[in-house]
Amino acid sequence: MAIVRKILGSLILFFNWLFTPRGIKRSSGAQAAIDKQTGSLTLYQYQACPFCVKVRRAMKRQSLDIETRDVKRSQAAREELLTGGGDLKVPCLRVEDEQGEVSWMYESGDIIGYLEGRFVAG
Ligand SMILES: N[C@@H](CCC(=O)N[C@@H](CS)C(=O)NCC(=O)O)C(=O)O
Repeated sequence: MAIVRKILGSLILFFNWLFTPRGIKRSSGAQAAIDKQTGSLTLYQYQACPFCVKVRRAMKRQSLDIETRDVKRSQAAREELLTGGGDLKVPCLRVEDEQGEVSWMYESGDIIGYLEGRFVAG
């Protein structure tokens, strides 16, 4: 079973690499304003998780520079996710607002909806 997961994971990463979306281009001022906002977001994830790939592709399409923390490679990241979010499930987006309030968002569809609602110009 581990070998099947490994092969599937490699295929996901290969096709993700092959069909990497282009990021949108913004003026440097607009991108800097977005970068400032995305500085308070962190995506807990791991490389070959298909739901994480889906979120990372949405980030790439929108040129969102969001820090990622790999819960498979980092024990500290795993503990942060479990303590903060309450569930060792990925992807999970940690959102810190201007008042320093932190919330944890699970579900790839909800995360993508949140990012598109917040950052895609209407
Ligand atoms: N419906 C979720 C599925 C997420 C999911 O199943 N993630 C897997 C990794 S690919 C996971 O974290 N599994 C651990 C668990 O469910 O406890 C989404 O779209 O984000």
